[in-house]
Amino acid sequence: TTVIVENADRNKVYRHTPNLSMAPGSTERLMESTLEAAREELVRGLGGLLDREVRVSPGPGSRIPHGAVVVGTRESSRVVRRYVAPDELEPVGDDGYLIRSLSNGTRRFTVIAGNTDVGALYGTFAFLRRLQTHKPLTELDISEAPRVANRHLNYWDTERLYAGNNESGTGGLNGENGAIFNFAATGASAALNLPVVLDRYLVAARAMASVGITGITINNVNANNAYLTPEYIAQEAALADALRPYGIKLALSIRYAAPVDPRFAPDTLTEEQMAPNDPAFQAWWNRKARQLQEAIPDFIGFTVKANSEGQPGPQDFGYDHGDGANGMAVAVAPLGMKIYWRTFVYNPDVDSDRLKRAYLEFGPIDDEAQPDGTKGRFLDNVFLQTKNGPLDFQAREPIHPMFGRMENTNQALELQITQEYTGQNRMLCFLAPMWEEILKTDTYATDARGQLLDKRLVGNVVDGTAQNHSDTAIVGVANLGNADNLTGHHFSQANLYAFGRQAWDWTLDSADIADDWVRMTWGNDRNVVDAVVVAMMMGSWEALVSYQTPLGIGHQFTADVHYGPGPSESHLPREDWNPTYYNQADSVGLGYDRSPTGSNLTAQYFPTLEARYGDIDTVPENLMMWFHHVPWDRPMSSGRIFWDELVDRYYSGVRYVTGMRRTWDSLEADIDARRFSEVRAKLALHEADAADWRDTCVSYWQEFSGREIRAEG
Ligand code: GCW
Repeated sequence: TTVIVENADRNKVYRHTPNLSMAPGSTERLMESTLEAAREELVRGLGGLLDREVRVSPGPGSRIPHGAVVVGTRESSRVVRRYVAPDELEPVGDDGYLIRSLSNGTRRFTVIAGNTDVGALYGTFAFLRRLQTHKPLTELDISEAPRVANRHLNYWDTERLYAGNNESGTGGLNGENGAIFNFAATGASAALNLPVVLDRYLVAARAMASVGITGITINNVNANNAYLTPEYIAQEAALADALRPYGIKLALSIRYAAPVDPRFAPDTLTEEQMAPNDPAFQAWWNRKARQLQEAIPDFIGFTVKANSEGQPGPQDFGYDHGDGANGMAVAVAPLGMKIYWRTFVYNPDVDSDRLKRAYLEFGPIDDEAQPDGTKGRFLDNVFLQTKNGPLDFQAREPIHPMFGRMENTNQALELQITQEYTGQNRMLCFLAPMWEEILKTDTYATDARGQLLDKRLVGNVVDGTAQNHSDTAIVGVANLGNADNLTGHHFSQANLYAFGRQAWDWTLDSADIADDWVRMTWGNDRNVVDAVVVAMMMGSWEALVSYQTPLGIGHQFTADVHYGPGPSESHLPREDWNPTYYNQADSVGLGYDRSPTGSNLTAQYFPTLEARYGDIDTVPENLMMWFHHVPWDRPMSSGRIFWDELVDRYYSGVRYVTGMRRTWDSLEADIDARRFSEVRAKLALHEADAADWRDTCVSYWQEFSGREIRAEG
């Protein structure tokens, strides 16, 4: 096998940080260009998978060797120019690729081509994936393009890390105990701060690039202004330089009130200048964005959590979310940057039902008639970044009513890869089936005349095909950390992997994604693949839903940690943080009435869903308690009464975990000893903690139902 990447050096990346270097003892290497990264992946990948030496050739010379793999663009490569026509490449866009099996006489070879170097890199990873998952490698004629343009991670570096730090639900300080990137820390680890690059940054970059991630917001949305200081910006530039060859760009979370922070003196604003339409406000953000762009030429823009959970926002200064987002958007638009404005707001003054609050604030701004006759006040370089459901990343939620409702605004879907509420790094929970369920949910969105849209699944809303949005984004809250395997639990890697694949193509089947991941992670042995995919991963999410929050009961977690059960907790300072607010347990039944007889959240959905969810006889049972206070004796589709069904779910969920543990035990001979025992240890904790959820919840509900527990253990 010969790998040919022509003229890789002509495509050198722009490197800004002069003293960028790898940490002592590193095994990774900084890349000079995207095509060099592609070549490196092929050499490693082909060499490792085929177990034979791979030759690298700068160009084909007079003849392309038999078995060669040629990578490039029409610009970089004579071979690509010769074998791939412009009109064949055009449809795959900036990030897509073609993979072709070609021949010249008796010599056969493969060409991987993109319009851009990054497209060629993505094609390279796709080719390696085929090899690694034992898919055919001959007679290829593949043409792939992503459905969503901006495929981002958000990394909450200081927020109670849920992954990657080896311990569940703790940590949160920089560097030492969990975060993946080392910034400006003092103390022992300071010598390993950026611009020193640690192996794990590049391992993460390669992992992200292998599934097509295009950007990462590197800090917590509860943002620290330090990230906007020159000292940090220099370090961020170093990180950006290291990640750039992999097609990954940087963004920052910012604090809306940063301009009044004295640390930026003398460049600070007064409270009066904080009106978002004040030229001083816009000039301040423009200056900050310019500083960032000087250091990081391809800087994406800002992620903003405003007027949410104590974060400052435009409402503190008498303005709404539209004014605030637009004030920042105007400031950064000349630099080609974007604002990702989060919609995770739940101001209790807006409505007594937390789940209704976001749409009540954002909907009218999207609807507002504009002086030029158009509708919708948000500017074009604003994305409203909205969680999949109206509460907060619970294991199963109904879709957020805003999907389909914000037709005049660019909308980004925010999913949580890190398992904050889905077992953190202790429980094995494969999230792709949940994301598939969300992305393939029918919104029943209608047009202005009340006609159903042709394309109206959540995925169509997100990829722009439902309502003709030209800019599209999907964001995953990342589960990266400083553990050797980046995610803490070996199986949590599957979630990062699946997120990338589904962000690229939301129509994929999650079982196929699991199959690919298992082959690449644990091996191609049919026995292993079937056991891990079918008996473990594919049912793991539904099992977790069953033993934590079955039949649509919301948030039942103990305060802060968000790991164990706390159904009786009612002591938190905000009513809507308490499990009792969500379960509404009483002698009649369980669940929160959001139907027309209750809070009427259902009215925020399009008519078909409004009717379906609003009626206890038609609501899907797995969402029932999100919308109804369900009587203990209500007959369910199984023939059991609600109480018995509820209890049964808790028990069956735990039984599935026991089954996963046994399945894993049966694979001991097929899996390397270290990873086998690490996963085994996690599964033992998982089983015990799942049983704790079952027992705590069932016995608490029994205090209200007064009925017998009829279930097998
Ligand atoms: O899921 C909740 C988390 C908070 C988080 C918040 C948000 C970063 O418990 O830790 O804050 O959502 O999404 O802003």
